[in-house]
Amino acid sequence: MTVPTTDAIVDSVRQALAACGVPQSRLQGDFETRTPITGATLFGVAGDDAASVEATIGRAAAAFPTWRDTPAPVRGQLVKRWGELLTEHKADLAAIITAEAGKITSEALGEVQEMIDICDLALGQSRQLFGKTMPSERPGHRLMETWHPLGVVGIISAFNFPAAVWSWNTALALVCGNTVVWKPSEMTALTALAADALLARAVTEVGAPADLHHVVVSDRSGGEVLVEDPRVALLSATGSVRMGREVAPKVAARFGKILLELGGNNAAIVAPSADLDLAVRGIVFAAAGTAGQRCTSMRRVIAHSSVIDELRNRIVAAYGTLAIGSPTAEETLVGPLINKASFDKMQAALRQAEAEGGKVECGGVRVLADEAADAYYVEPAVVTMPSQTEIVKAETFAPILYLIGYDELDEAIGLNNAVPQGLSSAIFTSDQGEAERFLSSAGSDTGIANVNIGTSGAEIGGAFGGEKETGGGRESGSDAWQSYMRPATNTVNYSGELPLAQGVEFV
Ligand code: UN1
Repeated sequence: MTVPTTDAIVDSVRQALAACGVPQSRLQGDFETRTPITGATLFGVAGDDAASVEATIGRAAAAFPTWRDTPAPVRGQLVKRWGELLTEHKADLAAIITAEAGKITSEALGEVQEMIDICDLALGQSRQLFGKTMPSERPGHRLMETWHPLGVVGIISAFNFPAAVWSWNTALALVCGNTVVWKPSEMTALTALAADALLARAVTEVGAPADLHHVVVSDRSGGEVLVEDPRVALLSATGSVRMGREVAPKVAARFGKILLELGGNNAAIVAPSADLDLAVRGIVFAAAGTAGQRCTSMRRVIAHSSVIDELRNRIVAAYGTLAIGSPTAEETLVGPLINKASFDKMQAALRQAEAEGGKVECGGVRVLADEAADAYYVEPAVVTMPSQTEIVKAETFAPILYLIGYDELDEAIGLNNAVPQGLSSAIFTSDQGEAERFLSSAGSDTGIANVNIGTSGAEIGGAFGGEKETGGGRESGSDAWQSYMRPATNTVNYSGELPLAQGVEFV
């Protein structure tokens, strides 16, 4: 397989950026962008510093009252137009995602589709910011709640979903009446500029306040400003547990709201009655797809002792057929790791797994090093482990799948839950009782729990997020919009009397 030249990637990215409407003035500067396809620098863009991030927050804060006072269904027209522009420029944005995050074309298009989907959801949501009305205990009184916008929402996002995760937050934050400042991963600044330019076009076309959305391009110092600034009412941060541990106490110290979407260490249980054809397909997509760089990627398979050998053989055979290489090539299923640090962590994890008694069944080796010396393509690995050792409990953001055996379902559920992370999980079974136990309160402890489907690739209609070290936040569908608003409880007295609650007597 051949890897395209960096010049070819630069050309296609420049074209796609222009098509999305990124102003030429942003495409020169000291902030370097890079592609994991060849590992080379693409070009510099204009970056932000702490002072410019602060000024940007100020502009977003100044735009808030106008947007807050715009009726929610009118705000919905903005995400409607944004969704149309995303549909029109789906291929352009996907090309930039492929170049910068290394995703294969199908997955990059899928990421943009997720953005279009959340715009649809947010448009409907703009007419459904429901508050409850409840019976008052007092005659002639009405008791109800209303939901209000928060102010400026700060978004910190990761390289692996460089646009979709931002759009989940932004589409909802905007229809809920907030303004937004976005600090994307420094590895995916171009995707962010393109995505922001499309939103900016929608803003202009519908006549919304120009300052209601901003992207800041910077290293972590830009994120630190968002974390510390009291004008940022809600900080929504996606990334590592380490990042979450740093950010959460700082936002809490200023009583800001926080929404965290941190690491995952997602498992599938494969029961004796599982349809193994389906299980293997589900496992291979979730574990090797996106080169194992989704927070929902499958990292553990907990297989019943009666099926583990056959399952292992079938997964290893399927891994042997996966085309690894440039994500721009049509046949490729596994693109590059994001960078060398990621490759080094994968190697260290494999060596630790071996030291803990594991056997590497396949993969783990670097490929295409001659064609692309600065890029890191790797064969996805399958490792049989004697038990759930320390390395299995850690999230390594790379395609390593650990295989562990079990005999009783309770033991399997125990293993599923015995890791610090709590994002996603799955069971493959044809036994309805087993499936229901897995989904019950006594079953999986993750925020997403599936039956006969892998751990990744969630639809936007459900709430997305997880428990424990994953951070507890919920984004995207269901009631996640409530995180972007503040509820107020209102008691209205139309009785002409003044009865006190709880029967209290006073004057
Ligand atoms: C992430 O990896 O941060 O469920 C998000 C999925 C995608 C989103 C992943 N819809 O795999």
